[in-house]
Amino acid sequence: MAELNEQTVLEMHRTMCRIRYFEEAASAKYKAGELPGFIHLSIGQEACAAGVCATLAATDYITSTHRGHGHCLAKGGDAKRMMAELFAKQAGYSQGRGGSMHIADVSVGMLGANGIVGQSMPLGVGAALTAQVKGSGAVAVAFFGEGASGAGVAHEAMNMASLWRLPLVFFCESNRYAELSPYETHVPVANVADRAPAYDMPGVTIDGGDALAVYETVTEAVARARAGLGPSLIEGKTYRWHGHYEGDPEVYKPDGETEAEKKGDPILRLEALLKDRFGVAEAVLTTAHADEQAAIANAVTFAELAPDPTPDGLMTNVYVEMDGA
Ligand SMILES: Cc1ncc(C[n+]2csc(CCOP(=O)(O)OP(=O)(O)O)c2C)c(N)n1
Repeated sequence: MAELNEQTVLEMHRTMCRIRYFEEAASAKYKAGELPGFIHLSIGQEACAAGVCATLAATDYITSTHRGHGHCLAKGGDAKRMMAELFAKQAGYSQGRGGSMHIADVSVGMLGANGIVGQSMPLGVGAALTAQVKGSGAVAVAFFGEGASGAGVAHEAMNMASLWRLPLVFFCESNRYAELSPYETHVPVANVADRAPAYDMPGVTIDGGDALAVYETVTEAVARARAGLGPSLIEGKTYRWHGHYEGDPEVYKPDGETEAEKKGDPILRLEALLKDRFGVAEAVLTTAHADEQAAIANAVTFAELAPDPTPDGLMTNVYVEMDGA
């Protein structure tokens, strides 16, 4: 795990820029009709993915959601392979068969995006149990949303993780809406993390737009998990700037809400901190933006030029074969 020094914060900033540029590019390509599947973007939530993953070692695990591009990039995933997957190309993470919600990179501990709401949590339990049984010292972080927190499986996962003192951090990206439903219409407690005492684990609600707060809070939870003291529940209050999916008309959001939230852009907040607290020059930040933007432009070109899957691979990696096939 990296120490909190200027370098760590600069890396978090780069990660947030990478996520932002990746998803802006994905949004543009989706609108241009070049991506065949649905995408769910995390623009506005970048401080959560970047702050959490900056606390983890390469050998640690994360489990992700349907809104997982940022998690994958922050854990060290390859922007080219992920973009190629969105374009349904053979060079993609799932050879173009899975799309946005089936992206995994086990080589960096990213155990998978997941279209089944809530399932990142028991998968995180499985990863943490594996680490505990093997004595590997690894920790897992399960990302989930406040919508997922109402799923039965969320409670089973937190119960089991606490009972077995698993090395796991449950990180809720509480982004105000689950699909089209505002928080208060489906969560009866003020904060998802208020439920932690029921599982005998620490629960903390933080500003999920503050990358440093995320980093510092998760650092403590990861240390606790690694020391064998069991899981924690952390809720980062954040906001998604885009719709639930690209194309969502967002009629459920009050007028002006997104514009108001954009004034608290988590990337700009981190930049202010880098300048004020660490004396980082504007030019350093400009270079980071330019590098990350160029890397994503390369990823888009790579994906566009990559070959489509060929018909002879149609039956590869499928579970059922037709008679005579
Ligand atoms: C088991 C299951 N139930 C319902 C859905 C439909 N669905 C997709 S996203 C979503 C809301 C998820 O909200 P949240 O967990 O807060 O994540 P967010 O979309 O806000 O990131 C729902 C209900 C699903 N994919 N899986």
